[in-house]
Amino acid sequence: MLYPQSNAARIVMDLCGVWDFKLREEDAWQTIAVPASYNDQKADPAFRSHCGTAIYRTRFTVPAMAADQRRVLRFDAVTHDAQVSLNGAPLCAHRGGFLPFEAEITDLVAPGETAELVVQVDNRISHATLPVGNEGGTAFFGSDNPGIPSVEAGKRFQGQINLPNFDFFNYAGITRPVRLYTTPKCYIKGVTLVPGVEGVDGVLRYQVDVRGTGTVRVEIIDAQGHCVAQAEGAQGEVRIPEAHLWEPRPGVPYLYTARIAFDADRYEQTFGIRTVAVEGERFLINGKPFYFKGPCKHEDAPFHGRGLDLCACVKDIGLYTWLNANALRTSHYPYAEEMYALCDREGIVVIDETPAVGIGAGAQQNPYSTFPLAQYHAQVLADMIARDQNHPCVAMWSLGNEPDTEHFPQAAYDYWRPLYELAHRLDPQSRPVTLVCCQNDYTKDLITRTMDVVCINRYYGWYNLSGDLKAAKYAFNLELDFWQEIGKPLILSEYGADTLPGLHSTVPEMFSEEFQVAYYEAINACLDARSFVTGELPWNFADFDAQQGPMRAGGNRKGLFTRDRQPKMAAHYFKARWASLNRD
Ligand code: GCB
Repeated sequence: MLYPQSNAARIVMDLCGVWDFKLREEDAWQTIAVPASYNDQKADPAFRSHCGTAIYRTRFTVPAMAADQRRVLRFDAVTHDAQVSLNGAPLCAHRGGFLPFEAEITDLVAPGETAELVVQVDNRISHATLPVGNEGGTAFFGSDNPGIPSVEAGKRFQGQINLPNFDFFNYAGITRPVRLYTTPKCYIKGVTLVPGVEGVDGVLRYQVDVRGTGTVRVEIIDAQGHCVAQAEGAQGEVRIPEAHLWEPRPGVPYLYTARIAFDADRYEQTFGIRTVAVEGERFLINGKPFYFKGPCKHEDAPFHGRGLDLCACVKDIGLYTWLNANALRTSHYPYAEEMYALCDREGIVVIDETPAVGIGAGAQQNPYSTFPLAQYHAQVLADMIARDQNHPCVAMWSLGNEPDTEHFPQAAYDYWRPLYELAHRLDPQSRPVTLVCCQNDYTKDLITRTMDVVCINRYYGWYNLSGDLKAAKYAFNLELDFWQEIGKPLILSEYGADTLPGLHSTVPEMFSEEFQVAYYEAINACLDARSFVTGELPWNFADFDAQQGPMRAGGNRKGLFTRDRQPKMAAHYFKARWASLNRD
């Protein structure tokens, strides 16, 4: 799905602002900011603990000058499910909170007329949603003392609660922009660009999906604004002589633009010329070994929750540059499209992840046969690839995070392997594909080892062997011996220690800033001794909000930065390490 663009042929009208809102049908309307999660916008605790549907309302006028154009309403993300109505009549519905959807309204609202737009959002998570909820189960952290009659009665007293099977706050609402955009009647519907390199030249295969009749013309514009190649036809190949490659930081993330004309319509799609491949134990970008350095993130900020905040995006990527980082995993869902555009420009390599987090975590029974998600998961994967396929920053797809792969290893294989194959089939660039595996008995796991890159989340020295870094190193090294035999590149896709800023100790103990640094020094020493390790992604970039519980004091505190983006000692440690680490 194309990102909305305003140009000589198209208009984009931003519908963001302060909308009407209520948690329940019978409530009075209140004010709410769009885009943003609704949970932290009011002091009322009902906003934070709400479970179920909530209602947004606004009015907009279709510009009279758009009379001869198609008019489309686009929602970049509504978390998690949405039902949209226009002037009281159902318009569209969408399942899943992290990808865009749109509906054409050309024949529904006349130019110059004002329409009422109502969006009902549903934040309920369950075994049938991505991310996965744990209805009827136990809280993600804490055992809830099963079997104790009074505790069991207390759980029944709680009534319906929205238990996440994941460790981030279940923020909800209209979290990304809502826009009305126009196109000519004959229009460009999709653009697929596949860059390649031949000698010193770039070669771009392209395909333009159109509606209506006309001729497609493509011009390739370099970063200085010069036309360096052109072609005619809805699909074909252009050669870009002596191409500048898109290089990850600290290289030059050079961007070209495909300027496309079709009848009266126009669309400009930026792209980079670069190749991505896995060869033996190496991850290659432009044929050169690439080592992933950069913390995993969340879309998370005070007040906004998971709502798009462009200033926070720029600030965060600026801090990646400050850290000498070159990579980011979009844990644990596809991020806002603006973030990928920023990473294209800043040379940050992205591992793009579906919202499949928590499938079967803590499962007593085979989650794959009990809660069939495969078809929906495949759809979400397809939509993510369709949305993000043209971004040069995207170097790998992640099918999901930390499913059960240990207790039902064959069922896990049968579930994830077709998704792996689907990702390769759907992506015209056939980028490498991974699945991020949970700390478990890796000898039983059958699927992780079949991925192009092995991604493992490990908390030796934190959740296990807690505080004992010698034992942590010993145990982690034993596991690394196992993976070395597999012969694939390995990324340590999460590792970290909760740290309270300002808590210091001369003897590094858990939760102190000194311990966080000592922990990373210990684990990184293991990584530095292994040539098949091809990346390190500390958990997490910044402290972030999570479901309350006995393991979470003011959220998850494993950030290298505080939630308001001030560095802990570990941020300085990684800044120095990544400035001199030379593993590419
Ligand atoms: C994990 C999860 C991540 C959690 C993290 C933690 O393995 O992938 O979502 O936040 O551990 O801090 O416990």
